[in-house]
Amino acid sequence: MTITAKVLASSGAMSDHALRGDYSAAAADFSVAQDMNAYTPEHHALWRRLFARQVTLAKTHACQEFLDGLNGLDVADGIPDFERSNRFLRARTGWELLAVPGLIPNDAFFDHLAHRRFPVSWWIRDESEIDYLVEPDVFHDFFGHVPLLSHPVFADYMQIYGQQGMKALAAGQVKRLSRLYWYMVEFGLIKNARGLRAFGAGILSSFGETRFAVESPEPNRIRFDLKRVLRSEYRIDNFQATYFVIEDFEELFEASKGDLLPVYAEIDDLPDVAPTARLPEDVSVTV
Ligand code: HBI
Ligand code: FE
Repeated sequence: MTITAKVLASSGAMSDHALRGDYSAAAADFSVAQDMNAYTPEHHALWRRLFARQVTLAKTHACQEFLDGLNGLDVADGIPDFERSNRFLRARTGWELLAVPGLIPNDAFFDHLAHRRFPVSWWIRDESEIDYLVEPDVFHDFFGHVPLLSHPVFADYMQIYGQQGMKALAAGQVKRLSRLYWYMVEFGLIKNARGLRAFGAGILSSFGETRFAVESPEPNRIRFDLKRVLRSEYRIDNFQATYFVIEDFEELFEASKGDLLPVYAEIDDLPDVAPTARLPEDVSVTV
């Protein structure tokens, strides 16, 4: 298999087009140097536009932990230099960012997370892709994912996810575990004294989905339950039909830290749940 085919197959991407990143210069762990000189003034201007639009929404729709991290990173002015961000992250939680050409194979992805390294696509989308893109770019990866890596409990959760990923690979359970990443890391909601807020990167890096996820009466919002999430199929082509809601990051960490093999075994006899489906045992969360 070519490298792009390997990445596409292992990441479960359904399209057969080539990945857009250049993987030829990548190291064995898929990292590349972030060449700050490769960014044009237009690239930085596009970042500022995306950032300004999204930060305004985040103030009213993102959880406080995300906003604190985003503030500390101080990246409103242009595509961030990962080395500078790493000084901030290392001091907070010991995480660091690694530039990558785009999606990378599951084994490399899990290994990085398990060692507190977050892979970030270094390139930015085209002007024509402001509202939708197929592969994660630096705006999605950085704006969406990096702020919460500065939160101690979420930081521990992401490392645990990487460790669970390596075990899931060995056990043939990546498909199930990926649903936990999807519904929490990408599309998670949190409800606490401040109200219902988003913390998922797929939500917070999307102008349309931020309002939809937090405000629309349309989607299901269901109390987080690990087994329910591991059984739930998801959509990659539209806003989510269902969001899962946690109370705090401790809840997520506690639910995810143990041996998941017995959990996979337990749900093996149960059917998968369609993206739009509701189960009698689901606990609804109100806006
Ligand atoms: N690679 N760069 C990158 N970013 C991701 O979010 C990512 C990946 N490879 C695999 C992957 N995600 C998922 O399929 C896993 O969470 C299962
Ligand atoms: Fe993402």
